Amino acid sequence: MPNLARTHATRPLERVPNPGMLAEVAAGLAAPQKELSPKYFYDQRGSELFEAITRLPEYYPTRTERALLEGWMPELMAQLGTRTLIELGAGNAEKSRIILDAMRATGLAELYVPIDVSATFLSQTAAQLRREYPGLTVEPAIADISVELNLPRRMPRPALFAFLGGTIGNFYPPPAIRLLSRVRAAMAPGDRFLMGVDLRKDIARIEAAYNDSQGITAEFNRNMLLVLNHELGADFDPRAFEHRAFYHTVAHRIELHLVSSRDQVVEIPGLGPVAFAAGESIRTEISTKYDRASVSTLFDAAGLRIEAWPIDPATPFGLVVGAPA
Ligand code: SAH
Ligand code: AVI
Repeated sequence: MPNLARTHATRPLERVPNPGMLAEVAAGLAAPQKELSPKYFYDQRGSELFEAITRLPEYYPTRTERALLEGWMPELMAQLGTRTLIELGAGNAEKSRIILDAMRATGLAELYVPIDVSATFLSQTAAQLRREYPGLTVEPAIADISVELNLPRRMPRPALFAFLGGTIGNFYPPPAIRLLSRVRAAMAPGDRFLMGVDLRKDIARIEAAYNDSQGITAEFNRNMLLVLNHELGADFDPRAFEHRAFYHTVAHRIELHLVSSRDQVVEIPGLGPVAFAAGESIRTEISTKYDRASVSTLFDAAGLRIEAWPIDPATPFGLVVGAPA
């Protein structure tokens, strides 16, 4: 696992440059429930920690989604004749290879556009894929998908827009609808949208997935404070914040918090001192769990319709194939 204690001042930025970050952080820390966007987890170390999470025994989404993709992609890609894969929040693109393999089997794979906020990690992913898929054009796009998709001007159609891992659940409903509407607006007739969604299930199982016994999720959570230190010159002491993850039964979501273990004041240049009382928390992530009706509501609002709904009922976790409504 990467080492927590390392210097930050001399490292180059590893994420998409974000001139609005200070204002966004200021607004989040001024709210009654302090809150920061989960996009701030992902510098190089955050991306590596997420990769470690996907291999944890408790973290069921990745392996369940992988099995669903293996079962469904060969037939779907043959049926759609997809020539371009655009992937939102691609990360290490491990599962994307299942889609790319199915596209390659049809002889039509031309372009892969992985989009991510984690710039260094994304360029490593792209370089690796170019080696693995000679003949495929890989055009990574660094973008904050809550703002824009930053797509190439020319994309061979039909295209498949993919948003895997259940990452849609990390967005509150209004931004989730805006994001899906942005995808819908970029779709041409014949294009499809493929989204992974974590489904409602036994609460103990969900809570275990976000409170792993090796403490990797806790390190991932605390990494956000290191990102703030590095990018804003803040002086958070990550050891003074505890990881907490619990299920919110009314909103159907797990919430990640960082809880201040003592009264403390953190200095953020340009923002000034921010006080934390002992026990006070910053909400760093929500991860919403869906059912078919709640996905339908999001899709309806974004101008999409559910075309297919393959799920693993045992876990449960689902893939949604969407088309323009
Ligand atoms: N799709 C991969 C990775 C999921 S982790 C999988 O299923 O395993 C979430 C990914 O989305 C990370 O790579 C993270 O850097 C990226 N991400 C999170 N918020 C983002 C945002 N606002 N804009 C762009 N990428 C984002
Ligand atoms: C990226 N996203 C779908 C993960 C999730 O499960 O919501 C992020 C994560 N947070 C803690 N563990 C994993």
